[in-house]
Amino acid sequence: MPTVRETTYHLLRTWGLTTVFGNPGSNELPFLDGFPPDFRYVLGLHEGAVLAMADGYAQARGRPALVNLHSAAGLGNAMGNLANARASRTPLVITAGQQARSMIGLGAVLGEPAMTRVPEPHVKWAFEPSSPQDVPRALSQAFHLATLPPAGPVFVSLPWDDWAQEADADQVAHLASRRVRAAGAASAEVVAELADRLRQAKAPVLVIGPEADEENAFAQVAALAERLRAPVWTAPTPPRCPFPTRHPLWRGVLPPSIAGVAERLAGHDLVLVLGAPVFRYHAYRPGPWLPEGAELIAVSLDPEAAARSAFGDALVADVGAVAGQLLDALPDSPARPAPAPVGRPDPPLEDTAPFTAGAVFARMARTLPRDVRLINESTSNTSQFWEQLDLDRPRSMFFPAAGGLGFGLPAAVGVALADPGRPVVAVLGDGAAQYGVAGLWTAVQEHLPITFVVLGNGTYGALRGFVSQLGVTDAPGLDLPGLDVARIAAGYGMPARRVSDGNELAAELAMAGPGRGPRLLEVPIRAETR
Ligand code: TPP
Repeated sequence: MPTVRETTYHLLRTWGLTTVFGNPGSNELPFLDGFPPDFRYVLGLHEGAVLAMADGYAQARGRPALVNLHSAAGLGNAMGNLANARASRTPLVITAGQQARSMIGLGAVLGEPAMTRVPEPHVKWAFEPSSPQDVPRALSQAFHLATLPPAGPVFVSLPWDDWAQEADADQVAHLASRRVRAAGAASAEVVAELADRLRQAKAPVLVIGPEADEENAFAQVAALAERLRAPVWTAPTPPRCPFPTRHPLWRGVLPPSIAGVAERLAGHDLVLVLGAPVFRYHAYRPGPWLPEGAELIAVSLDPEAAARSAFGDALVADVGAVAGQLLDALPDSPARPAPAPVGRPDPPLEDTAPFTAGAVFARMARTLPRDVRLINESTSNTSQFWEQLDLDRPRSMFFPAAGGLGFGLPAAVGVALADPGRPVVAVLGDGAAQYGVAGLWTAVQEHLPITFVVLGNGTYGALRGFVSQLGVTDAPGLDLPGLDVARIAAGYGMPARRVSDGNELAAELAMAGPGRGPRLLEVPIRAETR
């Protein structure tokens, strides 16, 4: 009879979960003992970094990833980045080792009777199997639930003395061959109604969200915008790039406020939202939800987001499938001309530091290879990032979806692990870089092709922007003097240097490519608030 441990490794193999992102403790050692040679263990030195590495890996691949953390303490350390993973709907199977079953209730060290409550509310499901024989089935449920739309993290607590127990062989044979799928297309009547509303609209506009950043949707959505001759906005606070940023129909990213969205959408009578909640605001600027006379229809696979919205109609369905169905239902373009493209002037390419962030991004746009994957966690400069960078392929830009810092640096490690054949550039604030700094060690050990570009403005720049917005006059804790990020990176074994010359910066950026190990560039920039 196979053991629970043997059975689990067999199932993980069939689900393609052969990379384990972890940080071990005693509760996890019986699972890791005799780790199979076809599995890979990616060690992170802090659980926040472990979670974000798995998140970047899963988002870049579009498939679930497996995380193994140490009891309640390790799980707790991962919570900030778990909030990001929940918001970006990343399919993660998160596990933590629990004490031996008979010790859990006794208050033993590393036993947590309320283990499943630790990750709430940032998981779709949290479970501790009631017997060792239920471990394989619970992991199967976790895998399928994490993957089913809307995808997201799930959690399973695993007592360490379960691994050596006998498994139920019959149950395992079934679990290994199960397929669980969601069919996301809309019915014919719904598509006909949607097509009719689009046909009748005088001035429709599209707002595209992260669900469109999938291989099956990216090109379909652009084709639909072209077919409709409709301008396109990216939905507020984008964690991914769902639409090419140099497409002539692209207007930019909607501002993250109620009034700001209505102002930008003025003049349109129908707003079709594809793949975003309506909407993910940040700054509080009240106003009308929509411009006068406009209607809104949102297509998203998230029923909770559909129900939560304060206005507009919603359709719960797969964005790529619906875009394809609409293209079939609307074979001809309307009579109106395509909107004129919006000009985007380049900022001056300064020769010496401190640079403007816009100038750094403009150099990146000119210099980086086309197939680069970008991670952005430079919070005060996101609008310049979107203005300057030319992003035109799916799964190639990642930002912390819940706004939690500490995602960017380790997520870059996961993104690079997903495909070391593509260069990765992580743009990080000098503040943001500190929250996930342990990820530098894994990048060095795994010899990953990542260029970390740390923008040094010596301050929490985004918070300086909020100071004026919120009417705050005198708050402490906003300055960051005395940080030497290049020396910190050197301590983790990573080549690192400060770059103060514009041509040198261009030369360094041009070196981003596969086959080389990670590097860190510390780039002094001016503090700007918008
Ligand atoms: N802690 C976490 C985990 N997440 C957060 N978002 C914050 C605190 C609050 N916060 C938002 S932006 C910001 C902080 C502290 C400043 C980040 O500074 P830096 O990375 O240097 O970038 P800058 O804003 O200067 O561009």
